[in-house]
Amino acid sequence: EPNYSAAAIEQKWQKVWHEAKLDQTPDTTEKPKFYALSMFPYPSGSLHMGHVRNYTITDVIARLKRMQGYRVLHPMGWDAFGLPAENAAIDRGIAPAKWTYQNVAQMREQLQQLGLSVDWEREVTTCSPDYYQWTQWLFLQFYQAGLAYQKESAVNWDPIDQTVLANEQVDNEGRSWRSGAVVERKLLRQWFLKITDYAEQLLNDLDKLSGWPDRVRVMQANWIGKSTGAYLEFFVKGVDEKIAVFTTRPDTVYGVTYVVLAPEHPLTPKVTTPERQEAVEAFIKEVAGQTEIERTAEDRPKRGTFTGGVAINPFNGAEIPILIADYVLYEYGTGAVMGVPAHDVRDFKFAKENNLPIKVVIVPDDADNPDLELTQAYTESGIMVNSERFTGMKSTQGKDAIVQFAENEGYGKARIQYRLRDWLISRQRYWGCPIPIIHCPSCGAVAVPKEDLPVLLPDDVEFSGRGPSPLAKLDNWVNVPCPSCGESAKRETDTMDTFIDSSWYFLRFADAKNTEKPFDSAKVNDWMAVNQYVGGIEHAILHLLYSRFFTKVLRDRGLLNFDEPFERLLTQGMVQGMTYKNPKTGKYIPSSQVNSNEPKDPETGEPLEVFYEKMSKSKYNGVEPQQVIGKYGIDTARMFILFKAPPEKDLEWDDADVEGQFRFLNRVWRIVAEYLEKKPAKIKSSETLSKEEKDLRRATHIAIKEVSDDLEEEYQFNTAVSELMKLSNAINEAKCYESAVYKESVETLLILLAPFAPHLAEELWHKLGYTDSIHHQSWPKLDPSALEVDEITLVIQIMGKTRGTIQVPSSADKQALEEFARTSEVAQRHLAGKEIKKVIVVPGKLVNFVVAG
Ligand code: ANZ
Ligand code: ZN
Repeated sequence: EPNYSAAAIEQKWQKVWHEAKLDQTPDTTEKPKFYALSMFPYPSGSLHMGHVRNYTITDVIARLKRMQGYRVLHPMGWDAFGLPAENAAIDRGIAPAKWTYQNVAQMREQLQQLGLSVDWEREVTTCSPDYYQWTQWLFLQFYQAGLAYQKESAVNWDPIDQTVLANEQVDNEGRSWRSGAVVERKLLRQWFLKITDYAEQLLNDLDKLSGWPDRVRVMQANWIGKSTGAYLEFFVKGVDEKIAVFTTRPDTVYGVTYVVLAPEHPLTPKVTTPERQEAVEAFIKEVAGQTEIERTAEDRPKRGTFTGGVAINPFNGAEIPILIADYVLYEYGTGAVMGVPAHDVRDFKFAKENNLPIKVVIVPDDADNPDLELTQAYTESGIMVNSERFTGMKSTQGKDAIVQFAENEGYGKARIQYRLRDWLISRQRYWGCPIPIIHCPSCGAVAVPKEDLPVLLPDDVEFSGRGPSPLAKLDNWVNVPCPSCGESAKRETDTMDTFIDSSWYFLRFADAKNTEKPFDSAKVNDWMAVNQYVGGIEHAILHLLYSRFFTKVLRDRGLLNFDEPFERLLTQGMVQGMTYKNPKTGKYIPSSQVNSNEPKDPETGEPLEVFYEKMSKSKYNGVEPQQVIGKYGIDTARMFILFKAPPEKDLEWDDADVEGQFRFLNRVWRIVAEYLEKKPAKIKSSETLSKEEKDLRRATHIAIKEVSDDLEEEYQFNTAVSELMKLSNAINEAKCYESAVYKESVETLLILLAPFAPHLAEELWHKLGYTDSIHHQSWPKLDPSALEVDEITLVIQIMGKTRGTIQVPSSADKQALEEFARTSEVAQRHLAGKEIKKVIVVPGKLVNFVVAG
């Protein structure tokens, strides 16, 4: 038999499978369904190891489920709109569509080399008009439901290139990636989706997602950020305005010593006195350049300035200063805060820095003599003091009492506040899905009629990276008659955030070829929810939240009958490579330039730091999938990836372990080759099995049990692979080639291996003489009786020292065990002429003789 040659058999079987349409989604609805999905890739042009890991995990699950009798949907597609294509156009003059489709072709080929059991006939590409016409159609569903609206909102503005920048195009110092100009914030009219309408459902339904990692659910809950509190209104002295604040601590209202507005707050100019005007304006300008992250960073000093205005606390008439400060965000709550330095950490710092008074109104329950000179904020609950009629009340009850009181007096009300904001979907970009709206001077924003969809992206576009969006410059595209009144009107030139494209692609897979509508509801209801979704933790919040939001809206529109799209979620760990770094210069050194026994900087000779880190081009620590596949084959790469770490943990790339899995697959190859050599013409199956047969049969069924268990709830591929290795060892040791048991063991090994190393398993299966695919076989069934042990190994000890072992019936009781031990040859030899003082029997394990002298 020739040796294992991965390259030859992998290509061969991929072709055969493709021609036999082995991976096609079955039409039947008789079997139970299983939908296995990897987060679809962005077509960057080349596949990296993280992709290989992601798709391998999903593929093993898909293959396993097919063998377990499910009809499986396992599709693949492309998240193909987005900035990089437009950058390629600006930098290299390639049309975004051309660049994208080239990359798709290249990556599809690379993916197909992985031998994934993907139904390519359902491939979707989000930048293709047959997909994005339905993205537009769905947008209009939102629009008709009142869930899509326009509002002024701040964007990153490059004053040199006169263009809007995406967040990714602004560096850490707030400069434009192209022009280097300091980026400004500019208000533009933009489109939003009203995700806040669904905040409560999105939060509550997290409870249904027991198949999601807790950490992801917590991240989503924090992102939605529900706070229970109140709006309270402060009067402004001498001005006929009220300042509403949002607070989660109404019980501290007697401790308010100042009020802070967000600098952008519309009341800022109204409360500012003439003397403070210049300072206030200067401060507003300064803050305008800061990002929200900068503004809210914990460790940063909170900065602010007095407006000269005075607020009046409606509870006690106290007159307090009004300030503006960077840490108060305009978009959250009411954009204004009551400052309670005694009981809030940020306010305490701010008060200290700005010499504002600190007034204690809550003291600990157990303090006889509470400290009213705080050295830090007291943020716990306690007893209310200095709070007029509320003094002496528990602060937890005071919360409600204060809100109730304010409500009766007409200056406050209870309020639930979410951190979640509406989803800004407008992008002033070309390479995205056009928003299907026409702006008419008389009719306003008019939906493009369904029969006019898709609004196609024009391709006679010029890319310079300067000026307004390329679409806005195309007069003949922009100027159209109003669909409603026929007057001349203008197309919306914003395109949609690409997260919209990916918020419904998993629905399209259920009915990918539909030309009449985005999908047939019955088909989607049949296939959804995705039973197992696999992807990176970087999508823990946005993509998953938006997809959940879409699902709920479409359910409310009557298009779906379920409310959560992803039943189980697996967030796979990163693939890390060995990284070399010069700690002095901070430079990363490619491993090819390093002697791994003594890693030194090739230029300076300085010793290098060596550690594992996520593979990336900039750190020169990547391993190319092509390289590994070329050397060992994809089956070895898959086996290594699955064996090296549990799927949700980070994986450290290690060539020696890759080699180890290659050797294992070679061993399986040899087992089959040897079996075919030795196999007699007639296989013997007898009623009573020899000890050797029994042992082998037990090993086989242990493997069935363990591998099945490992793959059942948790997808512990790594331990499953270990079990396969154990079974191969057991087969290697057995010599009963003529027995039916041997045949069962070899075949079981191949079938269990099939989801992991699909090509090798298929090849060997055919070598055994089968003509049907191994991937059509049923998952082996456990025979519990095969696990029964009828003999066990008993250890014989003298004075606690092991002297030998004997085989005894597993049914032997304590007394029988002692008898077997006493009469054994080992014991006889060691006990000759000695007086036994005591015998200790540990059933199932050992017998220990304690002797005199
Ligand atoms: C007075 C107070 C006293 C507060 C106290 C806290 C403790 P979460 O839980 O995140 O909702 N706040 C309200 N709006 C804000 C804004 N736009 N920018 C910055 N801070 C804002 O936080 C709610 C608390 O954050 C509110 O309760 C308010 O400060 C502040 F002992 O009001 B609190
Ligand atoms: Zn009109």
